[in-house]
Amino acid sequence: MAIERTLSIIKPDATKRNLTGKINAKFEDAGLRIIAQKRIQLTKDQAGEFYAVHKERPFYDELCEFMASAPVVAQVLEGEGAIAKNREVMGATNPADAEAGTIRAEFAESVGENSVHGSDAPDTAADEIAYFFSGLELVG
Ligand code: DAT
Ligand code: MG
Repeated sequence: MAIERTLSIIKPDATKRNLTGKINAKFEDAGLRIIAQKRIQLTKDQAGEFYAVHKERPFYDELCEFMASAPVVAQVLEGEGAIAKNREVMGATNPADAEAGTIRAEFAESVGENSVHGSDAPDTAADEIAYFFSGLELVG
């Protein structure tokens, strides 16, 4: 398995509840290295651009409103098989289906307000990292 990089976002429900440190500990305990990180306030339009792949879904508007409702922490995680490993640490999209010990099982409030985003494949990871960070900001 190769060393990969993936884009992670700690979402508004989690930043509002001061959970950034607890979530980062889950990543680091799983062997993922945080090689870039910044706290930002997205506009609804920026959230919509980031989640454009979901624009036909019934929850799109609600998702964009939510992502712009408070600051998020965008970060790049690096490690062996980082994309799949991050998805494993996050748990299933719906916290009701997430395995015990995962971030979403422990912290997510609902399927919509589920504490974290993680890229799902190498091509989306590259695009999503570039959406938030310049190459100079990635310090591996
Ligand atoms: P994931 O975030 O696990 O990659 P996804 O890409 O299918 O899941 O969806 C993106 C986000 O959209 C998800 O984290 C929360 C929201 N979402 C997905 N399904 C939803 C639903 N049925 N109702 C409300 N929000 C939903
Ligand atoms: Mg997704």
